[in-house]
Amino acid sequence: MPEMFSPPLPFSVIGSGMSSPLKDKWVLITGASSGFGAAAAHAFGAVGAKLLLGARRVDRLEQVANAARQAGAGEAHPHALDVSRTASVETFVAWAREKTQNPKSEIRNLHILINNAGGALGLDTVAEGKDEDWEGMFQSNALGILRMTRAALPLMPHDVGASIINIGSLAGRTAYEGGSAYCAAKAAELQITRALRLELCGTGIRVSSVDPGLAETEFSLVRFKGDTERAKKPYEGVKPLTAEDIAEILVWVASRPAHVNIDELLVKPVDQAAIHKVFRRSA
Ligand code: NDP
Ligand code: 8X3
Repeated sequence: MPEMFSPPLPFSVIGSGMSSPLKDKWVLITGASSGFGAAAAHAFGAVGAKLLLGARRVDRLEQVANAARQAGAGEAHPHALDVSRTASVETFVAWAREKTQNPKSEIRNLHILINNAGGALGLDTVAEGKDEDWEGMFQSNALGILRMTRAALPLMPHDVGASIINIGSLAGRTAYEGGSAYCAAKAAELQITRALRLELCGTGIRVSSVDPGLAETEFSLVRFKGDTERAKKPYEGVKPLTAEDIAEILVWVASRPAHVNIDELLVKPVDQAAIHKVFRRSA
């Protein structure tokens, strides 16, 4: 008698919290105080995961943790984190170790690491660029991933479907004017992800890059340093991606069967056919 074919669960079932492989698994999310990270906290909470949330704005993190608990998170804990500082990363990961590990056991319990913290600073040409913006972008988007991953890897179990998911960008694949340092930092993210996947081959730890195009979060407000009028411009007449779109993808990537690695996932709004080809409806 042939073995019965059992179709995979559709995402709606996985996302219901009833039978998610992520239930009671520890998920560490950097940059969880807004945008993709905050939405991811909610989405992983909704499938019953346990959350460790880091960012610099702890007041915002506390609100995100409360909302995630209400959504169904088994636990949700906020802690200050600046991924651009090695000491901060090490303090954060020591705290994460205490939360996830029984002191009497060496069992590694951190199943998912989402390196999401980052963003753009300014839209200056190279000729006009500022050192502090360039340094800030490389610190958070590229070096932050290296630091967090180095520190968190000893907490991650082998051969049970643990995942490291890095947030890249369409900008890491295609350059645009004024984006030199941001595009370069996100291109670094992609190469860090690829090198890490080679290094971890044989451990069973999956390594993915999720690379969104235009998405409406606080990204643009941060890029334009609080200038709300300028921050609105990229989204005018367009239907951009939302933070929830990305959060749903992150849960999907993390909940594939343990032998499946989603290497690179590029996602754009339908209105953005390419970095420079954006359809805008007139008002
Ligand atoms: P938001 O500005 O809404 O979120 C950025 C998050 O990163 C915040 O929680 C912020 O928290 C955190 N963060 C920034 N710097 C640091 C740091 N040094 N240490 C710790 N946390 C930090 O933007 P998004 O949600 O859009 O951005 C999330 C990621 O997605 C970024 O890596 C961004 O580059 C990327 N991305 C965004 C796209 C978009 O169009 N929105 C498209 C493609 C990729 P806090 O300030 O409290 O520290
Ligand atoms: C953000 C996407 O195109 O604004 O990473 O740089 S873009």
